[in-house]
Amino acid sequence: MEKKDSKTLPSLENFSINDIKAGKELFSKQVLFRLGIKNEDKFPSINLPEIAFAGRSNVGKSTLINTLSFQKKIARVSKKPGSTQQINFFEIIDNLSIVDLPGYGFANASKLDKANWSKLIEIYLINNSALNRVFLLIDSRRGIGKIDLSFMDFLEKYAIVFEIVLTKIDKIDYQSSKVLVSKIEKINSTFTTAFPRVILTSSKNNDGLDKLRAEIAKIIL
Ligand SMILES: Nc1nc2c(ncn2[C@@H]2O[C@H](COP(=O)(O)OP(=O)(O)OP(=O)(O)O)[C@@H](O)[C@H]2O)c(=O)[nH]1
Ligand SMILES: [Mg+2]
Repeated sequence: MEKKDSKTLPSLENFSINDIKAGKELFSKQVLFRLGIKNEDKFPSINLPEIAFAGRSNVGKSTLINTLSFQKKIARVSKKPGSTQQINFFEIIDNLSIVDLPGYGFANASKLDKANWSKLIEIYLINNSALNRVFLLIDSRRGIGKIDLSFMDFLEKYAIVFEIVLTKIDKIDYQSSKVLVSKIEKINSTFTTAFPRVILTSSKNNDGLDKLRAEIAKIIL
C-alpha cells in the first residue's frame, strides 16, 4: 500500500510557511468558552469575525475545536452522537469567534428534538452577519451523504460560504483519501458558495491541523 502522506495531496499545496506560522500564532492565543445557546431568542451580539463548524453528529466538530486550540477539553467530546445539543460560542480573545453547531442526522434524537436543532441552526445561519465561513465537516469514512448535500443546498440558498473539512483521515488509506478528495471537489464545483478545495484532518495524529489553522488565520487578516 502507498504511504499515506496528506502533504502530497494537490488540494493542500497552497499554504506558505508564513500562513502556517500565522495559524499557529492565532490558535496559541487563549481560547475561551463564551456561552451556549439553546433558544433562538438568546443569540449574543458578536463584534468579531465568526466561523462555525457544522456537520453530522459524531463527525468530530468538538474534537477539532479542541485540537485546533491545542486544548483537550474546551469543547465537550463524546463517543455518543448528539453530545453537543446547543450552539456553543468560543472566542480567541479580540480575534475570532468560533461556533460549535449541534450535529445533524442524529438517528436517536426524537423527531421534535431534531426539528428544533435544525431550526436553531437555520436561524443562527440565516441571521448572522458576523459569520464569515462555515467549515462543513465530513467523516472520511462516510463521505458526503444525502443529509450533507441538503445542508449544502441550504447554505447555497442563503449565500453562506462554506469549506469542506474531512475529519478522521487516520481511518482511511492514502488512495481512498485521494478518490474522496476528487469526488468532493467535483461536488464543490456544483455549488457557488463552496470553496473548491478540501482540507484533510486528523485530530488523532494532527494531520492537516496546521493547514486548517492557516486557512482560518487568513480570514481575520
Ligand atoms: N480516529 C479519530 N477519531 C476522531 C477524530 N475526531 C474525532 N474523533 C472521535 O469521534 C467521536 C465524536 O467526536 P465529537 O468531537 O464529539 O463529534 P461531534 O461532531 O462534536 O459530535 P456531536 O456533538 O454529537 O455533533 C469521538 O469519539 C472522537 O474521539 C479523528 O480525527 N480521528
Ligand atoms: Mg460536539
